[in-house]
Formats: sequence, C-alpha cells, structure tokens
Amino acid sequence: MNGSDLAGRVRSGDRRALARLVSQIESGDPAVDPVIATLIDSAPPARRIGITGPPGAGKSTLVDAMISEFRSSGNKVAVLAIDPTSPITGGALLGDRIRMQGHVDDSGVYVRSMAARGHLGGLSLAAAPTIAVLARAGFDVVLVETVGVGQSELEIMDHVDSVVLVLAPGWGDQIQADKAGIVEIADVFVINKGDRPGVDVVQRALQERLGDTGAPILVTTATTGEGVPALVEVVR
Ligand SMILES: Nc1nc2c(ncn2[C@@H]2O[C@H](COP(=O)(O)OP(=O)(O)O)[C@@H](O)[C@H]2O)c(=O)[nH]1
Ligand SMILES: [Mg+2]
Repeated sequence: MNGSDLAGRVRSGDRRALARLVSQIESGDPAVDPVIATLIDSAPPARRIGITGPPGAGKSTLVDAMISEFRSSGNKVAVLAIDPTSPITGGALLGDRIRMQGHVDDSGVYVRSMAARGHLGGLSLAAAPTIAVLARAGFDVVLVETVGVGQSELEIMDHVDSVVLVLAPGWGDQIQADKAGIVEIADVFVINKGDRPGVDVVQRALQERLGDTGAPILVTTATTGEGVPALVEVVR
C-alpha cells in the first residue's frame, strides 16, 4: 500500500489502517511522514480536547462518561490515553482500557493507549502526529488523556483545542503548588468526585487562583455521569 492509499483508508474510517499508522508513528518509522502530511493537508482537524490532572482524579472515568455523552448525540469519538507511569502497556493503562471497555463494541468509538516512556526524542514526538491523524480519521471528537505532572504531558496539550483540568476533593493544595503550570494552560476546570466531601474547598482554591478570568469551573461525578452533559456542552 502506498502512502496516499494509506491516508485515504485512514480518512475513510478504516480502523486497521489507522491502527497500523499509529503503530508506525510509535515506532518512529520516518516512512509515515508523508502519510501524516497528506492527512493534515486533506482536512481541518476534528475537535481535539485534552483531559489532564493528577493521578486518581477520575480522568479515565470522566473520559468514559464523556464518550457516552458524545455518542448520545451521534458524535464519533477517538481517545488517546497516555500514561507516564506505565513502562510499556501495563499498570494504569490496563485500568484505563477496562474503564472504557463499555464502548468496545461501538464502531463509533476508538480507544488507543500510548505509554509515555521509551519514545526517542520525547513523548510529544509520537503523541502530536497521533493526535493529528486521529483528528482526520473520521471522528468528530478526539479526547486526549494525560496525567498532568510532567513537562512532556504539558507539551501534548499544545496539540489540542481545549484543555480540561480535572481535580478532585483533596487536591486544593495542588492548585497552589502547580509546579507544572497546568492551571495556566487549562481552559475549563472540573472538580470530579462531586459525591465526595470537600468539593467546596477545591472550588474556593480554584476561584482564588483564577480570579476573574471567567474560566468555567464545573463539578462532575464521573461514576454516575452527573454534570457530564454540562461539561460536554462547554468543550464541544
Ligand atoms: N466516588 C467517586 N469515585 C470516582 C469518581 N470518578 C472516578 N472515581 C474513582 O476514582 C478512581 C480513579 O479513577 P480513574 O478514572 O482511573 O482516575 P485517573 O487516574 O485520573 O484516570 C477509580 O477507582 C474510580 O472509580 C467519582 O466521580 N466519584
Ligand atoms: Mg487514567
């Protein structure tokens, strides 16, 4: 298959072609560069939404609930889940896949995991073209989940249209510290685990930090889906 054939197949929604292309990107194969260029030239990107925040805040659960919400209005959704704690594909990545398992039989949903370690030249070198490709592969929305801790995770957020920072009760101090600078790059703020005590503490810490920037602060309970329609309304 030549490059333009592969690009055409990816655009038409051929999942096997898409999976192959992403694997080639991950392995650093330079042969894919013209294919990516063709895809980028072929169409404007789908809506790209970054979901970031500390480990355990409920990002993957929230992504799963967002998928359901997007699907209920007929949108096709691709997910790129990136986990820096996983050496290859184990650990939390497996958990993320299980969390999004409810959508495996849905042809309108595509979930791809990517381990953060082991990418020559840095994670965003593989993530950026993958996001570009997913955004031209027949989906309406691309959700990118990263753990908001390191510099490379932050860099990935340069490649999305909108950044959602997910926090949970107990993470108020994280807002003050924020060594990575994630608060600056986020457009939308979510306090997840709305069913747990301490939402108001995080809310106040966020309001103090954000001042009157007008950035939306939403409360969700990802496990029940509460607040998720409002979130999707803001980011779509
Ligand atoms: N009580 C409660 N637990 C939640 C909520 N959202 C996620 N969790 C739980 O929090 C844990 C971490 O969730 P996960 O989505 O893996 O977080 P991630 O590391 O940010 O991706 C899991 O046990 C989830 O079931 C929520 O809204 N309420
Ligand atoms: Mg996760």
